[in-house]
Formats: sequence, C-alpha cells, structure tokens
Amino acid sequence: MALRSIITAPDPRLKLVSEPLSEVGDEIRRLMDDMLETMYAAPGIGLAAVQIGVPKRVIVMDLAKEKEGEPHKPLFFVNPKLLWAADERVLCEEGCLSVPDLYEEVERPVRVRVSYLDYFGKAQEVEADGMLAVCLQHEMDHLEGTLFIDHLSRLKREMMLKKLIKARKAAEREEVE
Ligand code: K1U
Ligand code: ZN
Repeated sequence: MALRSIITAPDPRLKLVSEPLSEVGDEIRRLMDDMLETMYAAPGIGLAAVQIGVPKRVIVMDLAKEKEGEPHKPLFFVNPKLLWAADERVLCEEGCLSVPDLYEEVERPVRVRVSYLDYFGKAQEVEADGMLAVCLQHEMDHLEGTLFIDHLSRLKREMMLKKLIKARKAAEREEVE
C-alpha cells in the first residue's frame, strides 16, 4: 500500500468526469488499497479516485468511529449508479479533503439506492440513509467533477475558494521561512 497526494481545489483535475471500469482486477484493488490508506491518513471518511489524480469511477469510505481496538469497516464502490433518490431532503454539514478545513451545510436527498461493484467485482446494491447517504452522494459527485461547494451560492463558493487560496499561500510562505 502507498500514500498518495490529495489534489486540492481549484485544481482543474477535480472537474474531470471519471471513466467507468470494465472489470475489478488486482490493479484496481491496489488502487483501492492506496486510496484507503490515504483516506485514513488524511484523516477522512471517504475518498474518490479522482482526488488522487486517477479519474476512474472508484470510491472508498469508512464511517466507523475511530475507537481503540475497533476494527476498520472499509467500503469499496466501483462504478456506482444512482437507482433511486428520496424526494425528502436533509441538510448536513460537509467537508472535503480537496477543500481542506472548510465546512458548509449542503442539502441532499435523505435516502438513496445505489448499485455498484465491490472490492471483488461482485454486483451489489445498497439503500443508504444518514451519513452513509450523505457521504456516498458527496463521493459520487466527485465522479462527475462536482465538489460540495458547487452546491452553494456563487458568493459562498467564491468566498471559500478565496480562503483556500489564501491559506495555501500562507502555508507556502511558512515552508520557505
Ligand atoms: O474529500 C472527501 O470526499 C472526504 C470527505 C467526505 C465527507 C465528509 C463529510 C460529509 C460528506 C462527505 C471527508 O472525509 S472530510 C473529513 C471528515 O469529514 C472527517 C475527518 C476526520 C474524522 C471524521 C470526519
Ligand atoms: Zn470530497
């Protein structure tokens, strides 16, 4: 397994639409292992392959609370497809490893049904609610080149991008000093 670098906004690579996979082989399992390690190290609860510069339709997630002695519960989604979304919406605060340290409330369907291939390439379906539904929709947005800030007003989005660029410049200055 290897740690990969996470791309941050406004990098144009985050706007790419990710390509579907024809099968889940060892190379893709290695990619998923690297993504999981990178997500745990960040730390985060989800990661799409495009966030490490690989525009393929692959997502890893782990919503398990980090408690001592508790095993990880990784989830792997290849070629996820939205089958159904509830009309009811819910507001939830979201963050993104590609928009570091900034959080905002986003409105999304409260429940979704999604088909996908798992780590072994087996076809699966999940009906998700709560944080699983929020995180899965957030990660599936990444596959379309959409960030959570794209769901906000233009004013809010531009303010967040300005903050991000300012923070990055400050960090770069600190590195030089
Ligand atoms: O960048 C990403 O797509 C991952 C993102 C997932 C997400 C979080 C919240 C709502 C929707 C989607 C993150 O993991 S941001 C970091 C985060 O939420 C977190 C970090 C440490 C512990 C617990 C949560
Ligand atoms: Zn994200």
